Amino acid sequence: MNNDMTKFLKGLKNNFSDQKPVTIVMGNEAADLDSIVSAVTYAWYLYLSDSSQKPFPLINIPRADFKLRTEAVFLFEEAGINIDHLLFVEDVDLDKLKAGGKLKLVLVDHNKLASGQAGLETAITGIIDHHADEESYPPAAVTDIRPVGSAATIVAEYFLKDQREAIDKSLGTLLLGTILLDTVNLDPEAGRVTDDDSKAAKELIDIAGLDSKKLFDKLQFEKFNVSSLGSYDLLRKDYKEWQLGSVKLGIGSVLLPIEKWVSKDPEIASECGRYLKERKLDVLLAMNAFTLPEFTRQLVVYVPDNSLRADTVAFLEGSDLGLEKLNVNSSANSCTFYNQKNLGISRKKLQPILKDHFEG
Ligand SMILES: [Mn+2]
Repeated sequence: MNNDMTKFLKGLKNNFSDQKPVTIVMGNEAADLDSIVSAVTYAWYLYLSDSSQKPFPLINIPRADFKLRTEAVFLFEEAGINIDHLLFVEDVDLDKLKAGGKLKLVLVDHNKLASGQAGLETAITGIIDHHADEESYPPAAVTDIRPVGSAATIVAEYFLKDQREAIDKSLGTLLLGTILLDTVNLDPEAGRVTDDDSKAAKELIDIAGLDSKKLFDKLQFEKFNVSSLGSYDLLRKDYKEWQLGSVKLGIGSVLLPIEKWVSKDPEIASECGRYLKERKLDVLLAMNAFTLPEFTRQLVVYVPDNSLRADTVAFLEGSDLGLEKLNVNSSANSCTFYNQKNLGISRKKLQPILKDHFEG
């Protein structure tokens, strides 16, 4: 029996063909660590159980976005897996597979397809998930949906039950790392962990000889370690946009102090400009939030249009945000930098405030 997951993953691109029936194992469109790891490991489990199903994991985001998941970049490196071998959305034409009657779709870490993929629903044959069951799949689909802390826990249970010998350092690292991150290191205080998560994690630690404290601390650090990302990627890592009347607003959440950002990238304003143009925005905000060691919020306002900038800045300065202008050594006069003293106003809360202003 071929027990080498790395070998299986290395062959994915060469072995994939949209001319032959395949089973695609796919996580949700947010493609967090749980979705990515569950897809990769469950496809490997299916392959070990019955390779004739031709299982292929599919990472449900463009390849270029993978580097934004810094914790996933770290964990795959730690597991010794080169992500160049993995299949991303642009590598597989799911609609074509389905139209040709060649698609079996297994969902992991979600049980209802995103609206853009809803046309694939009748191709769903299986589901492994830990979210509330939305019952948006064919009745014949084989489902295992349970409210555990991580979908990776359910995948781990399958391996522990009947593919134990496949649990090596690489597979163990992927599964354990994901379970630890999703359950905040199995901490009951965080309210995410269940007995099943703890049990699976403990067995993985024993079998693969892993140091869970070390792994969790590194993952937690890497999740917030955005030092590898440039301004453009910092802005799009955690980004939302809205059309508010005639104003198109985009807000990026950035996990870095403005001072650090500006010293890292003195061209911050031109990068904001590129970002704004590409997304046809009128107003671009960056809400910086970080713990260093005190939780701190800051705000960057980028509006190229002079009168709209004057209006936006005046409105924000007069609002409850508690803005305090920050003197930052940047030549950009279309960028305004602030400390935000009111820590209670997150993006979720700021959006409706701006909606009232721009639509009112
Ligand atoms: Mn999940």
